[in-house]
Amino acid sequence: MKKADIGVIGMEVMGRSLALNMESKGYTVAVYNRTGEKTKAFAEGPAKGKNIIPTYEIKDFVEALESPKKIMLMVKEGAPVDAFIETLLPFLKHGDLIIDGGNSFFKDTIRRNKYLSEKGILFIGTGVSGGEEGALKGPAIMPGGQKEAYKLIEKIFKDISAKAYDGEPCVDYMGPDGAGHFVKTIHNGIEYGDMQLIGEVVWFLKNTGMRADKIADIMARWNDKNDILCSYLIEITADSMKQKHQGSDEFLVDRVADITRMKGTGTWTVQSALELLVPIPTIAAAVFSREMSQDKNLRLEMSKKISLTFNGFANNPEEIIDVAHDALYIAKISSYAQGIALLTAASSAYNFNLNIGKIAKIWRAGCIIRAQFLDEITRAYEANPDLPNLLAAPKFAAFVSSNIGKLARFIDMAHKCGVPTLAMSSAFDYILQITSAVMPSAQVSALQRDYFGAHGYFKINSDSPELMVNNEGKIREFHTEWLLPTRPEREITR
Ligand code: NBP
Repeated sequence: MKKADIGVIGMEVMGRSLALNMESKGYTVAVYNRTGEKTKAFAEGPAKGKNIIPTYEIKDFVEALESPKKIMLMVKEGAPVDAFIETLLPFLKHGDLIIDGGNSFFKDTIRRNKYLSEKGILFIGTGVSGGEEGALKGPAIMPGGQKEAYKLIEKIFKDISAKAYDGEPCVDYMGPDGAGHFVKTIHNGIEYGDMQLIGEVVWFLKNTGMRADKIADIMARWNDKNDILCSYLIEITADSMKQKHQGSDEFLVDRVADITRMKGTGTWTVQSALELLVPIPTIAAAVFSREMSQDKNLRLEMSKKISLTFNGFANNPEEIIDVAHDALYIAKISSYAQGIALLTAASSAYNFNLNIGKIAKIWRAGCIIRAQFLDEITRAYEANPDLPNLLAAPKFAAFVSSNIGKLARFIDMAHKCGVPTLAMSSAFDYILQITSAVMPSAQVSALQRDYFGAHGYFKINSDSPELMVNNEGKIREFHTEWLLPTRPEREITR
């Protein structure tokens, strides 16, 4: 019997769909699952008559593979990945390749890459985005690991990946060890931000009195291919909001509970941001909002204890829709700017050597945040790979400077009818902060820290907001002796 080109372990929705996708591109695929019944159901169901080899023992699975053996794990992240690595090791030889395609924590991937390298086994940690449909028809793939490992899998990945409108496959080598899983994590963080921003805009429109089907029509308009907001998430919002509740005239969205659960990647994005000292308030707001959404009982109780009163605003539907559209676009730019800032910081902290333009390019199709907008990001970074922040790209800077008032107006209107906008507000404030030559409150708190803890402070020039430096260009630091009656100021040298 012909040996398999690749093996897939994990016969849940992602593993099954990827195996079928690979087979449809002409590859023979061996499959295995811890619980054999799932392999059997797959073999006798969707895989029947196809070049898919079901196996029920790890030894048989590995023996079914062509050398060098390529094994893709599509199992739950964490302990199951380590368990499978240990089970596979006795059957593998120098130069064989294990690929972890689950949503693993990037630091686990760095650890596994090192561990397996020492044993002569190649390892790729890759993000696979697009859910079940993407895995089946073409996902965006973000692989990280040794370059020679990527070479072994490059053709298969290119064949099975989504293709952008210009025909380019949505896969590229991201960088060493944990780079692929880190990029996937930040992709998901940005996805959280997008979903929260859209949710807040929809909820605001609903609170101005619009029905779900009217909002669905607005979303469908915003998904026109010439609209700056055109994206998969806007498309599925339009589609799902039209859905009626089973056997009734109500819309499903009006009956779905306001609880959004989550797995690990949003939290990991925020943890990384905290570790790398990169502010990502909008993505953090999206994670915090999901946490608040899960506290349903507390919110029910609090809503009975405190009743807030709002006066509303003059309701002009055309103006509201225009303001909401441009506000959402600006907030989206702000949120992506934050995610990209985190990618850039991680790139130098972990030596990932990430190429932001290339990442935006592979996110154009297949993945959840796919949008035409990503083309603009690619162009911005191709024109200037050293952009200090996405907001500095000339096209985005121009749009944001002329329309920032609409985001302010959106937040104002939303608050006037009692709609919380944690993500939209933080997107607005991020833009205000990053464009402030002098940040409000920071000077006061710098002084407070020196007052209570003698922590020192820097100074700005009397005639400009630039930092005061000495003749060698070194930033000067000062301390005031607050407890002495004359409060003398002295320069600190460290
Ligand atoms: P799940 O994340 O639900 O994982 C199910 C698989 O993990 C099954 O094969 C199961 O085997 C195996 N498994 C578990 Br659970 N515990 C195990 C253990 N202790 N030892 C060995 N195997 C174990 O499947 P999925 O939704 O297909 O996702 C697969 C990976 O892809 C995950 O990392 C997920 O985060 C990632 N991902 C999912 C999506 C999506 O939309 N679902 C999208 C992108 C990435 P069993 O059948 O014997 O229990």
